[in-house]
Amino acid sequence: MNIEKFVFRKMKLQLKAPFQTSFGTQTDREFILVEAHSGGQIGYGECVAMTEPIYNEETVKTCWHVMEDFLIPMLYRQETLEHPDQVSEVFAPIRRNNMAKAAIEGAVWDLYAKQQNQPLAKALGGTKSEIGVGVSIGIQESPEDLLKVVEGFIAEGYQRMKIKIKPGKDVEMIRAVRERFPDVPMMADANSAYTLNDVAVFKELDQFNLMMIEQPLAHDDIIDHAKLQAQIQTPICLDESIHSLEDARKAVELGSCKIINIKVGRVGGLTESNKIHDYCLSQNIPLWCGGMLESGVGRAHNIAITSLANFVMPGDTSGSSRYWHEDIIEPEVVVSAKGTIEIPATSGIGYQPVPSLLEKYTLEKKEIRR
Ligand code: OSB
Ligand code: MG
Repeated sequence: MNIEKFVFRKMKLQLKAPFQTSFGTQTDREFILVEAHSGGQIGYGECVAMTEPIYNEETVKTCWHVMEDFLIPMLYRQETLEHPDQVSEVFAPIRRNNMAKAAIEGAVWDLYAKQQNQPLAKALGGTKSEIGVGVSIGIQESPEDLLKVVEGFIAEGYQRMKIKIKPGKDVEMIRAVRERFPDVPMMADANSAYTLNDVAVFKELDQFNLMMIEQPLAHDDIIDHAKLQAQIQTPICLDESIHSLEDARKAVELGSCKIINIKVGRVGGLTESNKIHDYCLSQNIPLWCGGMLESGVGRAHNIAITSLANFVMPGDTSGSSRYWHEDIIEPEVVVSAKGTIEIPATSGIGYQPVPSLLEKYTLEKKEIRR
């Protein structure tokens, strides 16, 4: 593929509204955009690590360091790069740092698809022409506030509501939404805020016909999740606990979850996502694509991976306008009134980063030549 240079951009976008989870509140989004340049073409990847190590252990700074000082030199030492699947093999000696790995691999995948003149979704083996999407709703002050937000997103067409919960903001919030909207597809995401001492809370949530409860227990656990799943009806979906195909296999074998949320960054890239996809298909484990408050570039990658057959549940890939006053891509990601996003038919990620907008939101830029 002959990559001549990579460009890193540290970028920052303001969120339309604060986003609260059980681990903290965000008002803006810093991220790294990665460009892979070859023969006049540019592949784009987005590093989804956050500013602080509170969702996982990576940060914007650690990712920049690991990418610049380890991953890019490893890739440049490689004589030939024929296919993006090789990237994760080259990176294998580096432990974890999955979001750093995925950002570079994502840029290489986009470049590869552009060189092949095919949509990234096709290059990955995707089969759909559109995907169904839901929306992730941060913790709100009161049930009344939550109902207003939910009502707005239902009106926009989103196919399912994901409600963030934490101790003290759980049963009451979910009950309020269920009473007002008896049929809306709904789930809860605890972001690891509970322990097995809270089984009673999850037994109570069983009455609300939730599609699933996402990551109720510790971020690094699969044992207690299996114990919890045995005691409740609502399917458990794992997010934070799954970093690889091996993690997925162990969780499925243990009965720790019935559904998996794939985040491309968390599992180290599109190639590993593809492997988890194939394994889960063979095990009848439904998938959906999670989100990390991505800009349009990360969103485009999420749309591409969601085109694979076993992404059967609406994911968190909302439209650009859900978080941003102005996204960095053209066209922006648009969600239809029936809660779908069309898979772009043009080559690569199918959305073009706008040079003037990249400059506008870039805080720091570095070129790393071969
Ligand atoms: O747990 O899925 C999560 C955002 C940041 C970190 C973790 C999570 C989330 C979301 C938002 O739920 C998903 C999105 O809309 O991008
Ligand atoms: Mg989650």
